[in-house]
Amino acid sequence: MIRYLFLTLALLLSLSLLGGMSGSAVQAIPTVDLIIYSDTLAAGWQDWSWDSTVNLANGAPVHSGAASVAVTYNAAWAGFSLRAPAPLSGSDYSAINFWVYGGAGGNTLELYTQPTDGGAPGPAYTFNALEGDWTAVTVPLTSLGSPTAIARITIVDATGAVQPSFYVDDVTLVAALPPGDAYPPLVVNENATVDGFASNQFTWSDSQRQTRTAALVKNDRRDPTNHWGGFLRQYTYNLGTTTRVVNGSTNTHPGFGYTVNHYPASGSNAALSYNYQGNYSAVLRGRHHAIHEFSWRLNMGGPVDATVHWFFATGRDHPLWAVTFDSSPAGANVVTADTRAPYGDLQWDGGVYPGSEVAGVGWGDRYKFRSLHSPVTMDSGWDYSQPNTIPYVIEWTVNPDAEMGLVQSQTYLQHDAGGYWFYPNWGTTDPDGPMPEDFNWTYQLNQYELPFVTTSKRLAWGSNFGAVGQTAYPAYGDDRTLVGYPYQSYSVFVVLDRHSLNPVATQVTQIETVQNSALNASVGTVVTSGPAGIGRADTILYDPPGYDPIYSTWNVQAGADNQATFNLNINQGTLRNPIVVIHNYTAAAPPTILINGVIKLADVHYFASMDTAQNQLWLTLNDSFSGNIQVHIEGTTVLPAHVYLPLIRRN
Ligand SMILES: [Ca+2]
Ligand SMILES: [Ca+2]
Repeated sequence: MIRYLFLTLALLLSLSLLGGMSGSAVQAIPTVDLIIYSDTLAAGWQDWSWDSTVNLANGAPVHSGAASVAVTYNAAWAGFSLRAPAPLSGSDYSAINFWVYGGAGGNTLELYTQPTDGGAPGPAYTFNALEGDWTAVTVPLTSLGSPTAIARITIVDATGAVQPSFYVDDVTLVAALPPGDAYPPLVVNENATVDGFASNQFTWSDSQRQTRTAALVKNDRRDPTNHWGGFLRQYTYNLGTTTRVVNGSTNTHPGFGYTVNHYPASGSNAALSYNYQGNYSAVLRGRHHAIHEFSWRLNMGGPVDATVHWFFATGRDHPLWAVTFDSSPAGANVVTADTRAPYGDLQWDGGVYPGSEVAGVGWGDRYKFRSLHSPVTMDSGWDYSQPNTIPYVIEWTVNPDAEMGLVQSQTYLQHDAGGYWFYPNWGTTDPDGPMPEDFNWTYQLNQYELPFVTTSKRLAWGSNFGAVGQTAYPAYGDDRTLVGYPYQSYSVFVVLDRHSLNPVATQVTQIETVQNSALNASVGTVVTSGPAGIGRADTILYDPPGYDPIYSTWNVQAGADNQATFNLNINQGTLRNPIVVIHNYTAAAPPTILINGVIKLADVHYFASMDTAQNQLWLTLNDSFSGNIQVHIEGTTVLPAHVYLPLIRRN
């Protein structure tokens, strides 16, 4: 199967990186790849090997075409060396790609370049050739000391002993991309002071390679508003020529993302996490993915533990907020609480409190509710006529052009959301208003301020009472009974962007697309179940298989040799920058990645993070995908690069 795949890939390889750049986030390549060897050496290149028997027209095995290079080292420290007709400029290229087939027991090899025929070798890149299998090796020039000139490319014995014959095919120098095409790593300032708040500040590149930042206030100490932090204080994103800076609104509601639970069923009391001292921790700090945890012991008429994760990823516009309420400390049916978490108040129009008037509000449960008059007042008309599957809330201004919302990572059937008694109005409209009574909006938005001001930016999630603490509580619509004890877990995207870009509707469509996609693996296996929520030992079946709603990721278990081949079949729409988590990935370095047979470049076509503690590899695939895509993960056993100082015989 693997061999067949690679043969197929080989046919595509000569087109690789020329025709594969269809994604709107990726610019065209200005220079072309240089194929050094496919079945013969490219014009002017010479074999300058030493202590080796080299057959440049070896008939079997071949990776592509009719021939490969067979290399037999006849002495320790022997070298297979290819000499360019004239030194090449290192800045024209980004990586060296080739395929290698190991002999009995495999081969341990090192690759380096030299700037002149007899020049000092750059740092060596160590790799293993697997016995009896073609594997792809991509060596970024940054791993070779970013050579300014390349006169020779050499693969040497790294063991000090004679090795079995090995084979090399399809040696290519990959053209450099424009400097602006590489996405910088995600950065976390673990001890930032932002707008006066002690914070962990996350800086990442979104799907447009624009910088976004989020400052999460530490929750183990008093903050400047005399609360205990644990919320998003400041969020920034790019508007083209300027940056929108969004800050918390007031000292009473100083940010977004704290938990609010009303209790008991009368709703007369409320527990707010910013009134509780808690703890925070770094769950994941990868090159391109980060998860930050807040935790509290709350009191809702009984003790309830709340755990919140914020998930940030390069290539993903919107952070994801995940929660588990664990009411087992209180015991079953002691607590009767709703959840309005995440909750908060940001000046998401980029203004200074009280800011601009809110032009519209809306939400999705089984239908889409939308106000019809700007600014929104309690007298506004509304439309609740369009069916919906992915729960969300939305609020926007037109001047300035701004929007904030939340979008669940699942359908309402997979996890219910919203509450109270307005559902008899599903499918109806009331063009001349008024809006529903304030207590009866499906989610809390700005309705409790609307009798007084039209500028409130309040926004929250929602559920019926009993969602936290009760072994049985009613779904919104009162036609299903749900379980709110011992756990209540769900995840929502926190969406901030320009209203004209329809970011909430776009995120809703993305989750609809997820629901219409299917994951299959031919090497490795699809992960079909996982934790039912953060911090939970019980599991759920993933729906669709492989899709984890906690972080909105696709999950695959690697097969032998840290390899995986899987297909993501997107049956409807376009999936933007999906994130895949490879489990049981034990290689010491990120893999080579091929999408539809084309070798992809790290930090450009995908963004990888190693989680060595969990043996997980997190990957954002940086493109817009539709139809059936095939992804191949070729784990390497690369050792850390070091400076190699061999004795070299110069021809
Ligand atoms: Ca060949
Ligand atoms: Ca009316």
